[in-house]
Amino acid sequence: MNDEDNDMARLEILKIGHPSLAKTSARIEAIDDEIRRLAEDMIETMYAAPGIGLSAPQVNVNRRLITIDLSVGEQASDLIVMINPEIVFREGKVVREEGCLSVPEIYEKVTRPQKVRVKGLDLTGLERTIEAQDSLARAFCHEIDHLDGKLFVDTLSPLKRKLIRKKFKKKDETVEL
Ligand code: GNR
Ligand code: NI
Repeated sequence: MNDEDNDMARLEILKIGHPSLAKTSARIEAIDDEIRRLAEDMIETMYAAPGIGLSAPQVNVNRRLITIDLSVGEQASDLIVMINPEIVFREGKVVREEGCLSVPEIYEKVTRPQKVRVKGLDLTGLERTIEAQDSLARAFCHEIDHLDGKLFVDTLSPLKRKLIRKKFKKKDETVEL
């Protein structure tokens, strides 16, 4: 194995306002080395952030791939990598504060289903169905929304959304000085 096979890389996480975060991501038709590499890099990036989930568009790849680990690397069995995830069933409503690595330091209440059933492929191409509740259901909904170009701030009132977007525009200008 050479270095390229071994070394994972931390990728830059895009922030609100970047056009890639607003695009609909394309389905993955073949699980090749590029996709496996992307998944590895997303896992490292998610753990380093640290975050409980990450979607490919957040690292500027508009493909339908998500990673989730509610334990943030503490429990190897908690890691979920899903390709082309789809919510095929949802039930109930729960309101909780939600954050996003692409909208740093903003936490707002978002309504999500209490339970979801998600279908997709794992990294070996096997079809998987996962029943998720509460925090895990929320994480799936949050990540799948990213694949559809949606951020959690898009569920807020137009005024709140406007204020948040304005705040990040200002931040960008400060960085450029
Ligand atoms: O790390 C994250 N925490 C979080 C908390 C509540 C609801 C959703 C999330 S997902 C977020 C990581 C992220 O931005 N994934 O896209
Ligand atoms: Ni997010």
